[in-house]
Amino acid sequence: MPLRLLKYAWKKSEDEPRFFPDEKPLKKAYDVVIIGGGGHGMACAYYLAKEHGITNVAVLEQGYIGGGNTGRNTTIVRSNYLTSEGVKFYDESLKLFEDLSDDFDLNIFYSTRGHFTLAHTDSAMRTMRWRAEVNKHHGIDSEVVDVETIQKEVPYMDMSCNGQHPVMGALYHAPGSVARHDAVAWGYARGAQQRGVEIHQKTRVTDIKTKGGKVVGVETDRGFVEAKKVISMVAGSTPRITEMLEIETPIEIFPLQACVTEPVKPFMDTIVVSGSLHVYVSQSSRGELVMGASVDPAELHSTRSTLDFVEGLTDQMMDLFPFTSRLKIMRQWAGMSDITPDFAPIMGKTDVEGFYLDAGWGTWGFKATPISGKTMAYTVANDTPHELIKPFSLSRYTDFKLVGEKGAASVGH
Ligand code: PYC
Repeated sequence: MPLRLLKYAWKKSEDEPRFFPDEKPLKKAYDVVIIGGGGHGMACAYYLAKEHGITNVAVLEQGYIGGGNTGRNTTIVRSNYLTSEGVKFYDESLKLFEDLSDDFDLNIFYSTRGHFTLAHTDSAMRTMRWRAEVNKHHGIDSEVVDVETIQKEVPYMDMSCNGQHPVMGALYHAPGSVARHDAVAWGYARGAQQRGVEIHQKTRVTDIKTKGGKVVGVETDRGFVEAKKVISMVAGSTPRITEMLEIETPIEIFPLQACVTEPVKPFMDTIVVSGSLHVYVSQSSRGELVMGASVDPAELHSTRSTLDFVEGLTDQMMDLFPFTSRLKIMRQWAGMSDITPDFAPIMGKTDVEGFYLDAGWGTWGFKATPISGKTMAYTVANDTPHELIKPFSLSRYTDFKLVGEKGAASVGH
């Protein structure tokens, strides 16, 4: 046996540093309770502590860290939106993403790939031009490219789409990236904990208590905790939380499914999206194709996955990449998308004093993780909405100031 191994075997055992320390019992009172231990909740806790010195914070998560939409999306990060409000917001998010590995001292495998949104019709081409113009106006690297350019980047793609819906061009967004999604939640969670925030997994909020129109605490399945401020960051569970305060939102919940194939040799560096075919695909560093489609056709609060979805998606995928007919699907899953009528999020204060909302992410929650955490932390710390999220207030639905973001959807909804 090599001497080095023997030395190690004889050594006194050392405590292994754990990524997350053991959880403590719930305290009686917190300054801030965050409902939801996904990326957004953890990011908000992190920035509350790091940028505002607010550390008497508990994040309450009914399942486990990043077990909701954070761990169920297809990891795409981009800022090529249609509205100025969306572009500015997501561009700040993308900039934060670029530095997260350094900030966390944890590799989130942020990988800039370039992002094609294919157009198969004249009207899709028109929308791509529109998006390119808005993007460029805000200094975002987006341009409309022709079929030859796409084919050069993605040589295995059938540009005729089986002769049925030929690709006419695409919006190309060079900064489009992918990242390891659960590592983003873990990095924020560890950073928040190191600064004094408590994270309580398997702790379900069952009610929110108010007195004189003001939040005073939350009831949980582990008892009551007092809180001066409560933030809901629960995506697909938003209606369950807002009902507790009789807050009406226009959010509807639809399952959004995704899947991965067995790994194949690297053949495609870029992310490819086709709104008309309702598919998006990227190749992971392990070689798997990570794929998704539009949301399920009917409203449903469920994370069950279906054969229908895989059949529909693979059918469309074979039009784009004929060789995928030989690939096996290895895993599939679903998340719950919280969709608003104007496809923009709902963020900020509510009519209940001390209660804040971060919701309405549709299929776009992952890429907003850093900026939603940062702007919500600012909003809560100062009790005034951050400039970037002012357009996303809940009151826009009663003031008729919608933010029409549907044209930037990666796939049709
Ligand atoms: O907005 O890029 C996107 C996206 C990809 C998958 C779902 N949404």
